Amino acid sequence: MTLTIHEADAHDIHDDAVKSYRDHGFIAVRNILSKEEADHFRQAALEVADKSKARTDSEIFKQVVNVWRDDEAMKALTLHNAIAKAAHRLAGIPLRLWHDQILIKRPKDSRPTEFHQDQPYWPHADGPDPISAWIALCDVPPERGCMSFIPGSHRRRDLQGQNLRDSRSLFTICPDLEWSPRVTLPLKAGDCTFHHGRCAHSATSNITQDPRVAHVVIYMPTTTTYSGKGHVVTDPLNLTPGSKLEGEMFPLVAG
Ligand SMILES: O=C(O)CCC(=O)C(=O)O
Repeated sequence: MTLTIHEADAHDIHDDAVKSYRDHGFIAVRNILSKEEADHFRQAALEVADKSKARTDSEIFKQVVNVWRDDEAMKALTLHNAIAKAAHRLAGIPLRLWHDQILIKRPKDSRPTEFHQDQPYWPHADGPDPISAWIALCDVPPERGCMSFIPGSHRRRDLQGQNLRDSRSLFTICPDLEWSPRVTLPLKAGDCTFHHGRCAHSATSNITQDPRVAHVVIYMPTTTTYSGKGHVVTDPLNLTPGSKLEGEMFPLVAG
């Protein structure tokens, strides 16, 4: 089998790149932010993560969800037009913001994020093609917590939720995927990857001297309805299962 993985330039996403994203479930888009923007947003992300009361800390990463609600600097990144435009071009459908998150892997001693699909974690019904932008706010070589993807795994709609702390979880649930090729995509600051909400992915541990700072913006199709499952974003909202995820918590971003 020949696996051709395309990359895209942020300002000119060709049809080949769109096809590659839809076939494989992920793609790297270079220079979606300038180096200056990446530096600016890295400082903002580190400050927000430092002071946030809503932060969760684990041996895998420090995570702060929905920072765009409270921080103007990070809001500018979450609602960044170039990122939303690229997501819309790749997904090909109108999109709303589902949520954002800062993910920081501590220097030297963080654990890997094990292979998992995202969508089973979410309370989404009727939203077939969510897409996440994973934006590198520092250089992310394989030694600093860089992402790997399993091409084509986004077609597996049938898998129960996987545990991103357990290196055997995905492969116990779906033994076939253990023997699929994996594609590792080191990123420079300002580059990003887009991945489909069911494309299985992982991130290495950070064994470098510097934190790995990433910001993730997750978009969902405008058709997405609430399934009733518990989730940190929807739990406080008292939504009725079956209702559309819309309104000011889930702004329309593209399309
Ligand atoms: O950055 C990481 O360690 C994992 C990111 C991830 O799982 C995601 O963006 O869905």
